[in-house]
Amino acid sequence: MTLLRFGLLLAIPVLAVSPLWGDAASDRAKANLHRPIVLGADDHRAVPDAPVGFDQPRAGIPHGRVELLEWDSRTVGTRRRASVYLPPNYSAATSYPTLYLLHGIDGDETEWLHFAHPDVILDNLIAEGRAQPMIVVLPNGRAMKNDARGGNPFTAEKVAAFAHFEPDLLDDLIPAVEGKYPVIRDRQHRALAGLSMGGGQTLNFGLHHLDRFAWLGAFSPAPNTLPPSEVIPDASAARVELRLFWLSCGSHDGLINISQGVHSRLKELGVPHVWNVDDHAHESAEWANNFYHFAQRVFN
Ligand code: FER
Repeated sequence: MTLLRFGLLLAIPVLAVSPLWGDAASDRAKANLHRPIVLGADDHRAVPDAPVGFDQPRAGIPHGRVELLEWDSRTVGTRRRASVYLPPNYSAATSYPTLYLLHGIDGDETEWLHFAHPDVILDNLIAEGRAQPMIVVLPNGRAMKNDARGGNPFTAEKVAAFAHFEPDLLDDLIPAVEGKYPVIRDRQHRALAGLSMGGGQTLNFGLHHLDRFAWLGAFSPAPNTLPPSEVIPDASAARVELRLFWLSCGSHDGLINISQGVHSRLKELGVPHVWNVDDHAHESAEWANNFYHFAQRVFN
């Protein structure tokens, strides 16, 4: 069962753009989500979909666990929440790389876990020797005092809170994680990825802070993505510093114009990246499949 974030038929609507939100921001979001899709010559798959069972829990392999982390956000002035995946056989005597994995417009620290099961996908890949044991931090990325999901997610205040997460992540959350868990504290062992609004955050924050992250994954990035002319501030640094730059979108996603714009700009500037256009929509199958491939390349 795939969960369409902006579901129409055939799937459980995770979030519909409600006619009750008769404001300009919701109207704009609806228009963006239903933009006509025009595919370009480069817009095809880089990888096949994941094999059957990739996101199903397996018996007889070691499993990781998920716990709650609270951090003091000086940026917001509140205590905020993240889920943290600790890999199978987690031990404080080992040092791990860390992936920060960011949610979409109506998500929170639980969204990835029920949308795409990154914990299960990683348990399975680690058991097969195909992914590195890693810590995954899944924060609430809406940096505002009332950061709870629900209601109209498109308000200007909530959208601005996704941008305001940049200093919260860099100055508050990462130090909290690195003070608590046995992680390797350098850019080579720190990755940033996200879906939709989280994909936009990944591009906006990651490309402006190559000193902090060597691995980026933007899945179906949303219109919060900086315009192509601004999203890559230093192409020569991006060319040499990034160990992995994964950019993906489904060919049935009305937001694909955003990632197409980023792909074209990257191509123009000669910044290496994976461009995966598969045949999904703005939905959980897209994010689970792309996470499956990203997880095998990150830190490897
Ligand atoms: C928009 C359409 C969609 C938008 C954001 C989204 C900020 C986000 C979608 C998601 O996170 O799934 O116009 O504007």
